[in-house]
Amino acid sequence: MAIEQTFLMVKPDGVERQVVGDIVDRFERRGFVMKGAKLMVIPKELAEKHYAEHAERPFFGELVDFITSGPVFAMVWEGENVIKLARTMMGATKPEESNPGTIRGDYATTVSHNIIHGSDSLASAEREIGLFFGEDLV
Ligand code: IDP
Repeated sequence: MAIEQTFLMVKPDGVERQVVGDIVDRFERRGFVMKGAKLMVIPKELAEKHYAEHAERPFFGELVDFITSGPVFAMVWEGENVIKLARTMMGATKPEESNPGTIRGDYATTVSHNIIHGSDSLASAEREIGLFFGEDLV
């Protein structure tokens, strides 16, 4: 299995609830390495690009409004199989399917405010890292 990089982001609800430290701690304990991180308010244009695959969905406007509503903590993490393992650690999108012990399973009860984003494929990871960090990684 190759060493990969993935894009993770604590959403505005997670920053507001002050769970950034816990989330960083989980990925460090698992053995992944942080390669980039920044606290930022996402400009609307970047949010629309990031979520472009959902542009036709009825919740797109709500999604963009929410993700731009306050600071997010954007990160790049590196390690073996990190894209898939990070998704497992995050838990499922729907709250009724996210198991206790996962980030969403421990903190979220609604699909719209679900604490964390993580790339779902190698192509998404490359695209999202490029959008948020460009070459700006250690
Ligand atoms: P993911 O974040 O687990 O990859 P996606 O299906 O890519 O899930 O959806 C992106 C985000 O859109 C979700 O994390 C969630 O916050 C939001 N979302 C998904 N479905 C709904 C919905 O039905 N209503 C409101 N927001 C939704």
